Order: sequence, then structure tokens, then C-alpha cells
Amino acid sequence: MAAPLLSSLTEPGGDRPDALAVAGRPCSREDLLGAAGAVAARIAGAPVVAVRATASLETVTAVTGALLAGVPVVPVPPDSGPAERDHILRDSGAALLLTGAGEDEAAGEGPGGSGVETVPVDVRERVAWSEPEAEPDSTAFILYTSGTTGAPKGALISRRAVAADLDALAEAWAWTPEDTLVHGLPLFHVHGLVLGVLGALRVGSRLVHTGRPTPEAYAAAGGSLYFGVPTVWGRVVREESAARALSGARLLVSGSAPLPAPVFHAMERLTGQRPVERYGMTETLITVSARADGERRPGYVGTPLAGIATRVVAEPGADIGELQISGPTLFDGYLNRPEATSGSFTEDGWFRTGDIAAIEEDGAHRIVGRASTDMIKSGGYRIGAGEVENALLDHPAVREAAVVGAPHEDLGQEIVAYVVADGVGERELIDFVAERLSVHKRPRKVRFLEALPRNAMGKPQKKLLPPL
Ligand code: MCA
Ligand code: AMP
Repeated sequence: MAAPLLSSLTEPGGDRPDALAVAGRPCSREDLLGAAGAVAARIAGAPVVAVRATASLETVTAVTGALLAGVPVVPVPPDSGPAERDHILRDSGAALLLTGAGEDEAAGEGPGGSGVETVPVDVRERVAWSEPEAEPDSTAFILYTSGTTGAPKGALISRRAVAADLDALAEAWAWTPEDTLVHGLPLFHVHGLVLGVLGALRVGSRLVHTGRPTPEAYAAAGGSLYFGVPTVWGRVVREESAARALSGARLLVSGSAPLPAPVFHAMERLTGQRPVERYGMTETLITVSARADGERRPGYVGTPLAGIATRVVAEPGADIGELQISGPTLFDGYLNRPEATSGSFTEDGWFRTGDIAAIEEDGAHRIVGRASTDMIKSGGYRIGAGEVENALLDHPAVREAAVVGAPHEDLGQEIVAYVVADGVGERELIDFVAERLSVHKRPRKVRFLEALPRNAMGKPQKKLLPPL
């Protein structure tokens, strides 16, 4: 039975003035606890709270405060436009939005908005919070994540799942209080927020969040443990001196998307060590990883973490098929979407990842691709083609839209939109999506067609779209 989620943060000991540093601002664990206590005192009893999740000390304080108070947290991407933000706030039922002081205007939450009250977070406040932690089965996070169609769904993640995942990762990576974790990932997803903030707080390691995940910032941070998505690692190896500066680190971890083999080999050549790849999903947290004391093979994401079971369900005679997962790190379903929840599990209770994988005889897992081409991974962000198509169709000049992920050297995949439209240009449509959804969901290219290719039933055929 795992210790309560925040147990190591609330125990005294091992503190230092720069126990964490976020975008250049240091903070001790004691000060974080005091400031988070002030947040907890303000929001205690709320059913759910949203956090405008900038890469800042305010976000870390807000999330810690909500977890202290036992209030489920809904991180809102700070650059999300009205369509995405209003959906997240309405769907989650959040009545409060925690923001950095002075960010109310930027949050766009005025009277007549989504009826959400903005609560500023002041990291200088101190309140000693001494209430017991919420039950392990209660919800820690509602994480909005895209499916292939429609608006993002809120995945319910329990405190128990987070604690179990962080403990299993600490074991696999030999992650201890002696480590300094460095990353600059966004604080509204599992990777940057759950692993990258709560992981450090639970293990008791130092945390340096670099604000942005640039090669220069990673090189300057002097960490022992680094997290990045493949796009970040690709950029690091293209700045050879930055990559060489990481040679003293203990573990370079890559996840959220496939790490291209050339980037893996360049990391090994420039840093003297092979990266550790790990695989996960919002709905399952991280489930499979290479180990600190195990083999690291390009193209493979390692073996299941302690407590996780995996299986590949393949057609007769095939050795690749859908990867399915069971274990204590799984989510509790999609908020208010029982059908989507039951559809994501098999009859015998395994979670259907939608990823196509192979498991070698020695247990090493290889992710081959996605079952659906309508799920795009760009820069490590998961983007549903349907959500971008709907945003494009909201533009008055657009009559039809089909969105695909095209291979891209830096981003893994880039979003390409094929549209049937009159009197509108590429730049206007890109900006239209960037402003309604999040900036990373914007198409990078738009192609104008006379008509979308369709089958005899009238269904668009993405496979028949012309090449770029
Ligand atoms: C460009 N910009 C625009 C526009 N075009 N802004 C508004 N409208 C436009 N039309 C601006 C942006 O605001 C930003 O400005 C700048 O351009 C760069 O944006 P972008 O090009 O999108 O960024 P990028 O350089 O391509 O980003 C690469 C990245 C990013 C930093 C690697 O993709 C990233 O942070 N990825 C991490 C995703 C992640 O954490 N996924 C984990 C999911 P400015 O620079 O001024 O701000 S969790 C998960 O997958 C599981 C559990 C797992 O396994 O981990
Ligand atoms: P998300 O829900 O944003 O966490 O995205 C989850 C998806 O990211 C998975 O279903 C995979 O398709 C992909 N993914 C995560 N980690 C890896 C990895 N190491 N290799 C390949 N794909 C990955």
C-alpha cells in the first residue's frame, strides 16, 4: 500500500532554499508548503478547481495547494483559446480558476465569461495547513485529453494512481533525494506536471524547471536526471555543445512520443550514455520503461513497471496488435462519459491503449504506431484530428475539412489541414485554430482542395488525400 500522495512533502527534513526552482525562481519545500497551505485554506470544500497552468511557481503552488485541500485539479493550458478553455471549464464544473497574481486579464475570465471566479495565487503567503490528506481513491486530477473525434475528455486520475506510478518510476530509475531533476515541459500534462513536479516532490529530489525546454537551459541546469519529449532531445543533439554538457547526468529520459533512432544514437555519441525511453498515456500514466540498471535499446520502450500487466492482442498469426494494460495506475474513467469509458476497456477489464505494439521474448516492448491515424502526436502533444476539423469548420469560409498528421523531422508529426473553402488564406486559418484551441493544435500547413476524396457512402477518405 503506497504512502499518501503528499506524505514526503509534509514530513520535515532534507530542505534547502532552492529545493525547487521554476523558470528561475527558487523556493524551499517549507515555503512551498506554506504558500500551498494558503491556497488550500482558500479553496477547501470546492468540488473542483481549475489552474491556469503556466510554467511558473504559481502553478506548482496552486496544484500543491489543491492537492493538500483534497480538491481535484483541472490544469488549463495557458494558451488555450475560448473554445478549448470554455469547454474545459464547463465540462469539469470548475467554479474557481487559480492564476498567478495579475494574470486575470490574460486568463480572459471576466464577468460574463464561463461564470468562473478567478483566485490569484500569491507565493509569499503562508498558512500552516494541518488537515489529513484526502482518501487515496479520491480524484487528484481531471486531465483533458483529445480523442479521435469531438472535444477533449476529462480523464479522472486518483491520488492512488499517481502515488503508485511515481513509486514504480522511482524504483525503475533509481530516483532518489540525491537527484536533481531538470526539465522545461508544460505543466498541464502527465509528463511535465505529474512526473516532472509531483515526482520530484514525492521522491524528495531537487527540481529545476527551466521555463522552456531549450537545449541551452538544459545544458546550464547541471541536473542528474533529465526529462524531455523527442522533439526536445532532437533539438538538444543539434546543439552539440549543449548535448555534451549533459554528459555528467545520471539518466536522460525520453517519452510522450517515439524517439527516432538517429536521435537515440546522437545522444549516446554526444553524452556518452544511452537514453532511457518510457511509454505512457494520460489514462494509464507511465506503464512501461527501460530501467536504470537495464538494457536501453533504440526503438524499444522497456518492460512493464512494477505492478503493471501488459498484453498485445493480435490477429491470428500476427506478432503485432493492440497494447492493453491493467494495473493500479489506470484512470477511473472519463468525467460524465460512461460510454466512452466503457468503450476504452475490454470485457475482461483491460484498458485499450489504441497503440499497436510488439512484445519480444525478453519482455521488451516496441510501440509500432497508433491504430487510428486520427490521433496525432506533434511535439509530444496528443491532438485529435476531429477537434481541429471542428475548429476549422467553425470558420465561415470553410465548407469541408480533413486533418492528418504528416511525418516531420522536428515535431515527429505536423498537423496538416486539407480544406474546401472560398476567400480565405492559409495564415488566417492557422491563426483561427491557434486562437480558438491551443497554439500547438494549429495546423502548420493548409492545402486547399476543390473537394475532399470520398467513398461511395460519401465518407471522406483520408488515405486518398493528395501528397503534400
Ligand atoms: C506560432 N506561435 C503562435 C502562432 N504560431 N502563437 C499564436 N498563434 C499562432 N498562429 C508561437 C507560440 O505562441 C510560441 O511563442 C511559439 O510560436 C512556439 O510555438 P510552437 O511552434 O508551438 O512551439 P514549438 O517550438 O514547436 O514547441 C516544441 C516543444 C513543445 C517545446 C517541444 O511541443 C512542447 O513543449 N512539447 C511537450 C508536450 C508534452 O509535454 N507532452 C506530454 C503529454 P513563444 O515562444 O513566444 O511562447 S503527456 C504524455 O504524452 C504521456 C503521459 C507521456 O508518455 O508522457
Ligand atoms: P498522452 O495521452 O498525451 O499522454 O499521449 C499518449 C500517447 O503517446 C500514447 O498512446 C502513445 O501513442 C504516445 N507515446 C507516449 N510515449 C511514447 C513512447 N515512448 N513511444 C511511442 N509513443 C509514445
